[in-house]
Amino acid sequence: FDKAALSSDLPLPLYLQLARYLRGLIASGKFGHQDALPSERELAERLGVSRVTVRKALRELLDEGLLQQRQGAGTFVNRGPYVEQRLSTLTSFSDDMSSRGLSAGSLWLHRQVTIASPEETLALGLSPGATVSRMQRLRTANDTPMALELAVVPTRFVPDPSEVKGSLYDVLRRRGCTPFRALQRLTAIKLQAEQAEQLGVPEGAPALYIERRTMLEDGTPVEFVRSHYRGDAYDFVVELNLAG
Ligand code: 16G
Repeated sequence: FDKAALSSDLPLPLYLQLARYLRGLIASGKFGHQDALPSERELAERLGVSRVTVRKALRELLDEGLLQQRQGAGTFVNRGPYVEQRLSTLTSFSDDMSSRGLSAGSLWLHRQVTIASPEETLALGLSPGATVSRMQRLRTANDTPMALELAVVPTRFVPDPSEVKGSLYDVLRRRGCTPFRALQRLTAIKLQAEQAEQLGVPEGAPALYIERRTMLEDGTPVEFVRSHYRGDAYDFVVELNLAG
């Protein structure tokens, strides 16, 4: 810890300076996921500030979900994996994670065959009354929740959702229905209580709501996916070219 990182000469209150400093230590990896933070008393001593200041700074980071308190055990970093996701290539969650050396997992929340909703019927270009496999999963990387995903696929591509054990795209590729092109929309949102709890972040934490409509090479829609990506776990990166 560096005492010089905090200064009472700055216009920012000390506890916010400390919160910013701790965020930096976590972002730079000096404190990793699940690392314990020193006690309030020790932090106060090592940083030359009052315990009240430390407590207020920790409260900020607890509210952001970057720290977690465990009864009797102390305060821990809740950083999780951090992923830079390219927006310009069509990849699956499993591929994205394994290419980063992370292990992709899924917690199944819901799977069934149903009649497509009007919105899904339109998105997938189906006839009214057509059936779809509806698959809702919590996607994890090294067991940390990253995204909530609801994938809807016409039953002609996935007749039975329990066929999907690991990667949905693997199942589709094996069938010769390779996802080829997708349209995606991203919207900034605040997570509601249930979604926040599933993702292991506080209610109201920021997330990206992503809608994806994926097509086969011949343009046939193959999936319609609505996902919530943790705002603190993802950076989305895209390459831009001069127009014209
Ligand atoms: C990604 C895709 C999702 C696709 C899933 C397949 C986004 C927004 N979503 O999460 O559309 O269904 O990958 O992953 O990128 P899987 O093959 O690992 O099941």
